[in-house]
Amino acid sequence: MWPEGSQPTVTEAVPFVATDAHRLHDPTIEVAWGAPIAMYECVERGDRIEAAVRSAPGFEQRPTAERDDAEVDRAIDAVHDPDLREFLANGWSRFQREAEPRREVFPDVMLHPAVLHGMDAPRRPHDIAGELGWWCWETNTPIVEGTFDAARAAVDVALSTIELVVDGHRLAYGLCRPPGHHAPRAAYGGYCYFNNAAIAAQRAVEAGVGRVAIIDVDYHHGNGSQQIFWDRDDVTYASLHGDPRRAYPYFCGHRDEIGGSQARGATINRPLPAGTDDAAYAAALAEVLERVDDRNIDLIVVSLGVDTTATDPLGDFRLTPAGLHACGREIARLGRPMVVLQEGGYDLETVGDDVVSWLDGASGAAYVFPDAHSDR
Ligand code: SP5
Ligand code: ZN
Repeated sequence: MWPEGSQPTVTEAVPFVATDAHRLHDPTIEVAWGAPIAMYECVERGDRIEAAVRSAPGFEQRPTAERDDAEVDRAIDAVHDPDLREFLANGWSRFQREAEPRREVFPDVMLHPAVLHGMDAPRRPHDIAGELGWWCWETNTPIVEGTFDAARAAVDVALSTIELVVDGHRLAYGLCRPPGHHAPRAAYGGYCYFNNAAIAAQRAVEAGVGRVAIIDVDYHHGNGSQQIFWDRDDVTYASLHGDPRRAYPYFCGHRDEIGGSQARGATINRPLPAGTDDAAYAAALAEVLERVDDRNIDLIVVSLGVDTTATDPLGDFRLTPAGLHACGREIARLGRPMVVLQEGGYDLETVGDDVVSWLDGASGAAYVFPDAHSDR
């Protein structure tokens, strides 16, 4: 363990895990404000991030563990409803057969709580259209033919990355795509199907590492991770994000959400205003990290979204790549082993360099002004 407050430069190459299988999840459209628009969470994001990390000095690519599907399924079922996994495995082909042929499959009904308010518990429908509305909570998150295989491969990436750290690396990066933090126990949405970070955190707990913290620095609140660990005192969930009064996912992430009765204080939320810059972000992060440190954490899982930058099309913060570097550095200064898993970040021109800037901060490497930002 590093002495508190010091951060030795990681001299070994930082191991990172990625897989071509992410390309199987290749939606072209999402439904936003009732219209089909180009999918932000696209294959090119993953390819750009991988290319940037591969070509940056100080990283070394590791293969996924190639574990069998049954083992990945068991890890998924440790945090998700097994019926969600089953639905995602078959939903696309069922829709082709039972509804009509569609490249991207979306729900057109959803289970709004007010529909059944005060009445008997809802019952899961049999019809594919009803099932879509049972499992999906919004319309930005299509299922395509390869979604399930890609989402399961992203879980494999998360598991392989956590294993590197459990086996003794101080820092490892997993390029999970599709991302995961918007997926709660029994639903998908927010470009997320399986909650990679939650699955990794649960695996770490099961490996006996002790107390885990998920630190979520994506622009959006990780409603899925918060829901999964709401009543768990052994897994802290801490997030900085756009205030849900104006920002997706709108229904959670308020500051007074602090965890269930079994785990008061194990959920830490810092909603932030539009225009949040490097200095304001650093101040909020310092406060969050102090609270996390008080909880005697043994291992950190970072949900890394770089949709906090000035040019991101989905966020309204104004972080610079230097601010991302500082964010990685400050979290590393807690002196805990750290698993970094990819969530969002949608400016294709800068997303790769932004991830590298953040990871350089975490590894103790010097800040390098990235090429992609030079004319922006
Ligand atoms: C993992 C992650 O970052 N998920 C974020 C999902 C946000 N989806 C919201 C898409 C809304 C698009 N609205 C159009 C705004 C154009 N500026
Ligand atoms: Zn995001």
